[in-house]
Amino acid sequence: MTTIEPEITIEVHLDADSAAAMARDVRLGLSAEFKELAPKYFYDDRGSRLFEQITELDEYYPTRAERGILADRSPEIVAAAGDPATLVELGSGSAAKTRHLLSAMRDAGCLSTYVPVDISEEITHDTAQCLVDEYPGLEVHGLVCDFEHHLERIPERSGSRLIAFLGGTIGNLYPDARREFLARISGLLEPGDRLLLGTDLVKERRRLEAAYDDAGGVTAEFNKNVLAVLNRELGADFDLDAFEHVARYDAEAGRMDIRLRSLAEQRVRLDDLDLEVAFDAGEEMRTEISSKFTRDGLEAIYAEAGLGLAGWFTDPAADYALSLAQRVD
Ligand code: AVJ
Repeated sequence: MTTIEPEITIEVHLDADSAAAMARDVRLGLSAEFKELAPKYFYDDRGSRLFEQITELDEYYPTRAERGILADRSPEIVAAAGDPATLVELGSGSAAKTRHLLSAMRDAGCLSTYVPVDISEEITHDTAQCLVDEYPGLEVHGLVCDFEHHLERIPERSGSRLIAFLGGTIGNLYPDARREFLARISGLLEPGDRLLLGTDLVKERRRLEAAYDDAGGVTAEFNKNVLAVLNRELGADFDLDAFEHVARYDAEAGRMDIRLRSLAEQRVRLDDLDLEVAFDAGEEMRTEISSKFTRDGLEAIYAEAGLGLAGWFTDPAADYALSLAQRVD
């Protein structure tokens, strides 16, 4: 039977013109003296599959570490979050790790509503369907949108909320964008609400660089895939073999700096932008930053956004942290 379940509602707020936004973004990034592309363009179907493969690599510890923390400590996290009625998850995807939190909320007797926020309508639908089957009585209010821009669409509050932003994705934001993003989250939090944030932690260079430059070359393929995305979406003619993957830890900035290095002097055309771009031999173009945090650093970042640390949960090796934050007024 294919009826719409009464406990599921899904709202779609996608930008009418994401293609125009991408064109604008890429033109700007490739016209700058230091070329740069935004990491959100990695994730077409192939890129999303490659990222899934990355999460299973021996060298890439963050996903495993985060899953371990959620598997071991969700009851504690839920209690420290004040037994929230609603779990809002930014970038929910298939909600693989979320089930630990939902189960802990159910077991604590507080679970009422799950609000997945994701850019894929299909995945949000499928996830909602699976979850109402797995958690009898659960209401799912999905939002299909780019959460960097439509945070304020999150529905009205009924009971306290836990807003989860997992996976370490906040590491992709530069300090300015991060400050703005956290300030907007802070603005959504009411007394009793909490933010649950996943962050990778500072550690020795060797392990960080290995995590972003695996021996099997999956991350290199993932990185170069952004060029295939531009070829398809913008009529570009990047030769993927004419670039190599570069992943360096910038200890001063506290972040992985991920780039593509042009192996030769070359010109690339982007037909849809009517743009030609020149690369010098050895020139590097940034495709992603992935910031690494410390507890003190994160406390300072929270403070700037009017937030205070309300819980700190790491894996046994302290490679990765889930932190709880609340508004301090
Ligand atoms: C999805 C942004 C958390 O920064 O570790 C993994 C992306 N890039 N390997 C990260 C990524 C290369 C990942 N995030």
